[in-house]
Amino acid sequence: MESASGANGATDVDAAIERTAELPAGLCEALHGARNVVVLSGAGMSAESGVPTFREAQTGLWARFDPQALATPEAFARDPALVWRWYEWRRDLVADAEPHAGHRALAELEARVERCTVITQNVDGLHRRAGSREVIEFHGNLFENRCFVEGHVLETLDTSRGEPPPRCPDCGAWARPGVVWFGEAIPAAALEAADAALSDVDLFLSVGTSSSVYPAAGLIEQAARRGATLVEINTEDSALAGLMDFRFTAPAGAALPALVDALGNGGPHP
Ligand code: BV8
Repeated sequence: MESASGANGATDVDAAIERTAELPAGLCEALHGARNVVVLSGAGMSAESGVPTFREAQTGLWARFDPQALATPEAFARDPALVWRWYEWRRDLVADAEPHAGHRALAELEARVERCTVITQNVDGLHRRAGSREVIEFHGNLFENRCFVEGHVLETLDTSRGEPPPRCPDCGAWARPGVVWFGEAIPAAALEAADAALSDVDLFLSVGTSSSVYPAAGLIEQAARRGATLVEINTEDSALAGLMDFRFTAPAGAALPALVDALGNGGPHP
């Protein structure tokens, strides 16, 4: 079945997804010629692992809270116990999650191309658990804690005062989750690593993100400016779908294995 070309000129490949041999020739060429692949993943990447996307996560007692309002330094300063409890609830959600076939396909891709860097907006650690090693956690990690005043990573927490949040054992300030809140700068190391990965990117996969949060979404625009082939994998059009050369309207857990299968069983490129 020929794949139809999308309204914005991108080629829709979901029709061919069951038969990877029938992926559009242009996409197969880009895959086989890729020397430096960069992947940007969003919350949709973890959806099939049972981790609700950031906006869906608000169920039960958290349904009445706006996640974008909770994920801010102001919210934490105003009610640290509430925000800490929200993150404890999300940690429990993620602790039971397992990486899915899409995460594993990206780890496999890393073994088959010269360079493959995953830049993730997710804070759940699932890419590393699936075996990806070149992972940039652009928005931090849910399971890391930092001192709210000094900012350094805390390996241990002082829980002697009972009421959450626990305290920094060094200075007694509140401990906070090691994630990047709205209004906070992306850590310089993550920005530099992302810029280095994008410096000579030739294939860019945007997976499971609405492309609505910056500066992460700006990485897609940067890859486009660098002349990379852009592929979007999403169950719906993202805000930057118009930049894509190819779009899989499909879940990440199906599309990513199909893409990696299309590389054939050859080993890493010579
Ligand atoms: C910054 C960690 C400046 C926390 C997150 C006013 C004041 C300050 C800043 C701003 C402002 N207005 C705008 C901004 C910029 C702001 C921003 O972009 N706001 C948006 C809302 C407009 N950005 C920031 O604040 C950033 N910092 O600008 O700092 C600065 C500079 C210098 C010095 C000081 C300050 C920081 C942004 C980081 C925020 N932290 N996460 C936590 O997790 O608690 S962002 C968080 O929301 C997630 O990490 C994710 O990135 C984002 C969106 O979450 P979701 O909607 O769940 O996921 P996503 O958007 O990825 O959508 C899901 C997609 O998956 C959908 O498209 C869906 O169709 C698809 N899907 C679903 N299932 C599947 C699927 N796809 C494939 N397969 C499936 N199965």
